[in-house]
Amino acid sequence: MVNDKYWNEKIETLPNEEIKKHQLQKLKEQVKYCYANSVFYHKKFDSIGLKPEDIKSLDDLKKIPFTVKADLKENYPYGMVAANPDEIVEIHASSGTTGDQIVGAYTKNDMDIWQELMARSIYTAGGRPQDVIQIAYGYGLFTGGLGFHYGVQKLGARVVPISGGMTQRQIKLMKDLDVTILACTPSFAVYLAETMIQEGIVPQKDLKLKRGIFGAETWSHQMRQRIEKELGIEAFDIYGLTELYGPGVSVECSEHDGLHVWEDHFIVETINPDTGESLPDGQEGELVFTALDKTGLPILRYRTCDISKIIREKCVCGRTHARMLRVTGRSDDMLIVRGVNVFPSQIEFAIMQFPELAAQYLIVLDRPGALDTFLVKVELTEHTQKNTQLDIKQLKHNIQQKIYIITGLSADIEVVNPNELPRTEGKAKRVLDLRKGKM
Ligand code: DLL
Repeated sequence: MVNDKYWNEKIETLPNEEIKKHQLQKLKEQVKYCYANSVFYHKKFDSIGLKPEDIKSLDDLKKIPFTVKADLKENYPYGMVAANPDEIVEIHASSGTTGDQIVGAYTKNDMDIWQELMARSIYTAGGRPQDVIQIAYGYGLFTGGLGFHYGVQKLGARVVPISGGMTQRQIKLMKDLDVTILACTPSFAVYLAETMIQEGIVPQKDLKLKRGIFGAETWSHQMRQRIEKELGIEAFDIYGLTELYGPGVSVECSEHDGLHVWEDHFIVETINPDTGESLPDGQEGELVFTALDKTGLPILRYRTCDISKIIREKCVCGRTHARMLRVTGRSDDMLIVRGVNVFPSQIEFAIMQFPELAAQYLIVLDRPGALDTFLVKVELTEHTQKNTQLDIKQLKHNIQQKIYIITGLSADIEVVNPNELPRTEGKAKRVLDLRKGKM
């Protein structure tokens, strides 16, 4: 560690030209590695007559065809592995947001890189060796629990590896063990905060919690404000996916002005999700990543379906790596309701404007006849429920108006009692689409 601001100052503040030079050298090596060792990439390159030597500049990256989730599904479980089978030391898997299983296969070298990326990410979010870090991401095949675990160990902080669920116990341990950092999905953080309120725990007074490192699902700015207020902490966004090790691809620093993408290990691009055409920095589109030194299951130009934009100005914190703005949704979670495109994040944005409501919501779509029905279920907070003056009819009307302004659609609103909507300990489920098969 060079100083108290960075995990690795030399790398994190590398001038842009130097980063590019480093990326190009690694890209050339990685392309050669893929062509020589991956049956999948060898075939892909041959099918368009591309040779590793054709990659001479970073711009030449565009010559490489995209890799998509369907490739991983079709080649499940080991079809895209490039290393020798006995070099694979760990397997993770994700059922993804869209169903079928995909696996990540890691060599010892991959594990070392991932651990380094996670230690760097936790450090960037303010984690220090003196911290006590409670990991409430699920352990096991999901990369959240163990990814954080490896990072905390490398950082030298104290790890509380509780995994997901066990809400009451989470809170007790946070209190008993003087936990200073909570790592979990944002929706689980909201659930923990709600449970604390019900149990009369005042985090600001009863806990030592200072920070939270949240990711694995989209969450709005309003949801962040709510978590920060209710838990009395500073919240940091962390991003990653199984296809690229897991968490630790990018993370926020204390400026909270985008997530630093670790460009010494990844090249990030944005494309138009409909046409696949490259977009300039600053324009919103689908993120595409190339992992520069992954050997177990190498991946080039991976289409994530995640929608964001890239900015490249140096951050006030001094880091020079590109930043991605918070993910606003997935190109594949866009809902088409009565012909109008709607993202769950837009509904979340609307709901978070109402302090009367809890952060939980559920969008229910159906098609009983020719037309889609669009129901948004929202939940009162405990506090609001006790308010005898509350005019539910007016509240429903106001929510409906807000959703209409944002989406152009008129939704039915159902207001339910506190804790009625299902909670998950992992990634939140926000949509129940009953139209399938009725299209
Ligand atoms: O969710 C890895 C992870 C674990 C990231 C813990 C952060 C914290 P997968 O299960 O493969 O991996 O899911 C990857 O989750 O393509 C995004 O759609 C979504 N996602 C991950 N982080 C964020 C985030 C892990 N910070 C998929 N904001 C990705 C929004 C996120 N979406």
